[in-house]
Amino acid sequence: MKTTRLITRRNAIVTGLAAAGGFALTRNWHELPPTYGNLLRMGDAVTYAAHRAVLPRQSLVREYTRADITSFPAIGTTNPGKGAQTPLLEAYGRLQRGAFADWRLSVEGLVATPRTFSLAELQQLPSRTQITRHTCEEGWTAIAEWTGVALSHVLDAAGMLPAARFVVSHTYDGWIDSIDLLDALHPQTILAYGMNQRDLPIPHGGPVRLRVERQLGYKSLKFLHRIVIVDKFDDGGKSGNIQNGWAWYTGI
Ligand SMILES: Nc1nc2c(c(=O)[nH]1)N[C@H]1C(S)=C(S)[C@@H](COP(=O)(O)O)O[C@H]1N2
Ligand SMILES: [Mo]
Repeated sequence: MKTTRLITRRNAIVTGLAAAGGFALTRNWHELPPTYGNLLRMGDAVTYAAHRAVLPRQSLVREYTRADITSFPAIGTTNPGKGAQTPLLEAYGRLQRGAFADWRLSVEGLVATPRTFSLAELQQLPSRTQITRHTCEEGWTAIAEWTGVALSHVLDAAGMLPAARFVVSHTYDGWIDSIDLLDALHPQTILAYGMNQRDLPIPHGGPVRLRVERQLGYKSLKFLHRIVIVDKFDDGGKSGNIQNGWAWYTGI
């Protein structure tokens, strides 16, 4: 009989903690969270080190069934093209009026071939559909079905170079945030262009948003514009999300 061993994150954490047996938190020092030097962010450091040490690298978050799908509020920026106040938002408005036919995702930085992807090009890459729970830092959760392409396929297609360490995403409404390669290459980290079997609605980040399922909702950037692969920690500086007082690493 064939047995399939399903490793849940909860089991992984328990088993991993037991196995880690105390202080062997990180296998390599370079895996310390990039914010570790900041006193105010010591909490991130502990969570990051513990997660990275005890979770199997590719452990999946729970996936649900269609019966579990809930209503889903749209939060933060919900209509970037309306009353556009920056050149990027104006550009978004023009793209929206053209039904995103001219929308392109730029993939730059430490790649062999810096290039752009149209929506059609992303849709030609292998797709993944997942029904997952979104957890917002404000305290609500919601379940939806997301369809898109694994970020890893896109990074592959651009030829990510060995020096790559972080993936920094930029959005039309001016958000910048980054994830490390463990999250970037995780099979459930996708560039989503579909939600609940329809095109990703604009309020939810259309035409394309990130889904970083192992972290809180604010890491799942909407209205993607540009992805930059870098070799050093980059949290977006003054424009980065962590300026809100949010943790850079927010694994759940
Ligand atoms: N570009 C961009 N991405 C964003 C936001 C935003 O305002 N702009 N809000 C974040 C927050 S706090 C959450 S909870 C989710 C909300 O996604 P939703 O509107 O699909 O619910 O998107 C995240 N990504
Ligand atoms: Mo959020």
